[in-house]
Amino acid sequence: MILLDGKKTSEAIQQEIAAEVAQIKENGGKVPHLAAILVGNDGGSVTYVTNKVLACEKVGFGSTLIRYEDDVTEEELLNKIQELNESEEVDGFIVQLPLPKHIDSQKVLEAIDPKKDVDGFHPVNVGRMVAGLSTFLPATPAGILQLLERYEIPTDGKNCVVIGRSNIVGSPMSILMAKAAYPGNATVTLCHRNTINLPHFTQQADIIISAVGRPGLITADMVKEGAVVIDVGTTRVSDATRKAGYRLRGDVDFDSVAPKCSYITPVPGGVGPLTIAMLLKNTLKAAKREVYA
Ligand code: L34
Repeated sequence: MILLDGKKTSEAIQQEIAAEVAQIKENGGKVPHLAAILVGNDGGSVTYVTNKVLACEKVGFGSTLIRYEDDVTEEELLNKIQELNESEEVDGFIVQLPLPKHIDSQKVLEAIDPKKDVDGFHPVNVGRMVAGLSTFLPATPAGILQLLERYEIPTDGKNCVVIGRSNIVGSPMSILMAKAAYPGNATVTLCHRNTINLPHFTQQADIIISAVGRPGLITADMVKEGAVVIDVGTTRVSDATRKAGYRLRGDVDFDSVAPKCSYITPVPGGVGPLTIAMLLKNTLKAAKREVYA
């Protein structure tokens, strides 16, 4: 069993980016700048966005964090997005999800200029991904592809079961794993909450990618010997023995599943850190005008 070290891989990618930024600075080019909009105080969201901003500093990007309380109006958000769309300084920006219920998330995402949509959530960029055109790939699926590639995990003709159909992870992941190039070429099954007999599908899988946020969903009996297991879940569960009062749990029951796997991601330290590295990569692409000339 080989542990897929997301932290180490993320750091390697960030070093590559930092080297490129140093080069850009030397040549007097535009230093990439990421802005992030964070609404409210959800613990997970605050942690993720804080880590994104810190990662910008680490690789030499400029960054701007814009925070609002939970009661921000949709209009205020849309005005800020307009400002960021027009900014000369900001190359790319994200609106961290989820947003409060009174805000129409889809409307907010559609207000972002696709050229600056480094999350790849705008319908134009989603469409470009599906069509196989150059685009910003959503960071979490892109990070999983990086893990498969950098560990040289075979995917050609493999049975890949993706669990969860969110716009952020499951849906794009299923499309990308089916693409006619490595690390794709897999036979993909997309399972979700209406799937009847989930174990029937996972037991046939060479690669399982679970992105549902239900701790312990994947148990050892559901996994084939030698499978590759990618755990995207990071659910906070209360734990009185921890200083923070909680710990992170993935969708996979790691202790029982890991011994059966050829490769498996830990939680934390698996897919999460890759999400941040790939957001930086997209921001670099935006600054270099690599997607839209
Ligand atoms: N707009 N919303 C937008 N873009 C995104 O790409 C995200 N996502 C998801 C939630 N909402 C979003 C993230 O940033 C999930 N996500 C994310 C990012 C980073 C980490 C986990 C999820 C991460 O770094 N996880 C660490 C643990 C961090 C901790 O201590 O909680 C890990 O090792 O898994």
